[in-house]
Amino acid sequence: MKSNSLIPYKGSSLSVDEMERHAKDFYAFMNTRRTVRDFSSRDIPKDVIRNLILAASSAPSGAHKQPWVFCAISEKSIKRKIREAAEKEEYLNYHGRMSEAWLKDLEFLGTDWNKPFLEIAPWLIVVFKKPYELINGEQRKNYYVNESVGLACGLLLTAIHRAGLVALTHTPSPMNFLERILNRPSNERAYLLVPMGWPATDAMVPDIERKSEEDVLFFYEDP
Ligand code: IYR
Repeated sequence: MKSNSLIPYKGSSLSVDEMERHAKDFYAFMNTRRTVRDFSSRDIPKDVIRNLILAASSAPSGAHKQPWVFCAISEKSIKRKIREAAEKEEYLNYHGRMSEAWLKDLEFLGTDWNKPFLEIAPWLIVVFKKPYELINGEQRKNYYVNESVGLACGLLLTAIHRAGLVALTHTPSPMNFLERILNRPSNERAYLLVPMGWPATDAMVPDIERKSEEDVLFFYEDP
């Protein structure tokens, strides 16, 4: 990888009409994304998983360091190990490590320490961040690592949604057990665990709404 030379940008350009339609349609499409906890165990072709992850890996990153790796797991014995380890941590979270206020804030989700989806979902995607690269045993620092990996995760969720599939951004904490179970090198830290797949036929989601435009969007324009 290099680049001290610049090449012409090759993007598609749309008419203003098309632009307006795309922006509106894409918002409408993205607004149908829901976090789903009830998965079908129905399989998904490996090639689909590859392309979803390659789309995620197209994210921008600090100094183009691309400080991420994605582990895609369908092996049942590994999923079981991950479930056991996650439930051990979550049990402690729900029984003392999380504050009363936090537990109250989660009530509407109906979550608890049980994580059956970690074995039911056909694929678990574990995203790791790399605070530094290990090059011939030397540490080379990466930049804006959390921002970069967060962006890649956003693209991953978008790609999953575009493929008609569903995902859960699961946050077992602490989640260093993933580094051990997946035998990752010493410069990788687990960042996000994303069970994904088809929704169960009877999948339910919380009855909640998104914030309004007035709450999230502020324009600063010349008159
Ligand atoms: N990590 C716990 C608790 C939890 C935290 C948040 I923030 C959520 O949005 C949902 C759950 C768990 O996964 O159960």
